[in-house]
Amino acid sequence: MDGIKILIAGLPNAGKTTYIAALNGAIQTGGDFSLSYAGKTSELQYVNKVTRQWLEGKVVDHSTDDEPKYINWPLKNRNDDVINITIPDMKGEMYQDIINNDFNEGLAEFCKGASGIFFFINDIVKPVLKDHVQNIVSTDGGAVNQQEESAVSLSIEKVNDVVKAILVLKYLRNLIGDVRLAVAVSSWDMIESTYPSIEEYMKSECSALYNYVRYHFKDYKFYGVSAQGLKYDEHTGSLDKITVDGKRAYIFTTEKEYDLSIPLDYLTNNQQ
Ligand SMILES: Nc1nc2c(ncn2[C@@H]2O[C@H](COP(=O)(O)OP(=O)(O)O)[C@@H](O)[C@H]2O)c(=O)[nH]1
Ligand SMILES: [Mg+2]
Repeated sequence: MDGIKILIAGLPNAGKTTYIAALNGAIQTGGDFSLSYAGKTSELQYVNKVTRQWLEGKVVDHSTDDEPKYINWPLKNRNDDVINITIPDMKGEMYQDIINNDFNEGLAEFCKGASGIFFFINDIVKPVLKDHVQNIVSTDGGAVNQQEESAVSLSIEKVNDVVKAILVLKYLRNLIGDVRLAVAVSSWDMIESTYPSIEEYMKSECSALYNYVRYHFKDYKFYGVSAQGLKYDEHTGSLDKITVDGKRAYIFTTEKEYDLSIPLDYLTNNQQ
């Protein structure tokens, strides 16, 4: 396939589908948006359905729980470069397999030749392994709760999302190599951050992921992404108006910018 291949990845619930829906919705509603269609998406009905939901201010459908979907979506930027956006939409268990080092052939095949990764993460501030830590030792070194002792084991299902995200990133890094990486912290509208930049936010609030990225990728950037633009059940005022005016979904790096394609631009342009 010609063009620049970009992989959109992240754990279930990381905000990938909402981003796709918002991107497509923003392209459809026009305005000064830097991407346009370059061909038909491989999952037209699905993409159209979630886009309609985004336009109507409804939470997008959850991914199917049966077969994984591999979406291919060709777009064009202002330089007429074709960007083939590829999105594996897989059920949670497939991610558990990956995290457990179970090589996934379907995913590997799909990811081959990607020159950039747009990685989504949500929910980053939960304390790591809190459930386990409180039962391990008391301050004087003895077991806090003898009965609970046998329950203290590391099970991947219970591991915090940040740790899982790092493990998935590690898998992709091994699979694809040191390609350009954009990391999105989704649902940015829910995060009441007073940090001057997303970089500062990541350094302080999610240093494990920040450091993993910093020491394993040469060329990377972080973004706050609000694809919904807001929390639907707390919104007053006209959603239609801000949608049509292009003032709904936004990206945050050091300020709010109403152009969801900023990270894709970074991943696809040639400058260092
Ligand atoms: N407030 C808010 N919620 C969001 C945003 N993006 C996603 N969500 C919510 O996060 C959840 C997971 O999003 P989804 O796109 O389905 O994640 P996926 O599994 O990675 O495709 C959904 O309940 C969305 O409503 C956002 O920008 N703002
Ligand atoms: Mg999804």
